[in-house]
Amino acid sequence: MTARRLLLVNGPNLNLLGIREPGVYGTATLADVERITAETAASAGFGIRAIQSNHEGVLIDAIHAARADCAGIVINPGGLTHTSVSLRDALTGVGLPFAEVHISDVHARESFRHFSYLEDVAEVRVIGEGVDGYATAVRRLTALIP
Ligand code: CA2
Repeated sequence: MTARRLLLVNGPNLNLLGIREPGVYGTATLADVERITAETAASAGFGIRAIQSNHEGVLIDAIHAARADCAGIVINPGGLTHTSVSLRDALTGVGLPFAEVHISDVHARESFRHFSYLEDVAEVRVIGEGVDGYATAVRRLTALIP
């Protein structure tokens, strides 16, 4: 039977949510994001495992481990979105469907945020919905999981 669990991945600096730059990222904290994601997943019959790290290799190891017991991945890669072939390779390598989330509207910001190494391989992309975007991502991703 398919595992009824999602991996929630938040990349570098997202531990600062709600603490710094509320004008860009809002006032919700990382704990709020993890709660919103868990509640939405539960409504769809899924559990979650959540990780945030400021270290690319830690994120890649967590993505690899998800192969064993997760059915999909919800990821906000932070700045690695725009820089990391290795993160893309990890996600395509495990072969799980994944949703890419960005809290801010990256297309309305600096041009270096307009490109994503995940944009052509993500099953779901949610951009600029604030932290509610994590709930949207869970709903759209779980709808794709048999
Ligand atoms: O909008 C998003 O969710 C981003 O993925 C956030 C990344 C940024 O590099 C991407 O271009 C868009 C940055 C995450 C840093 O988060 C902070 C939160 C609060 C205060 C400072 C940074």
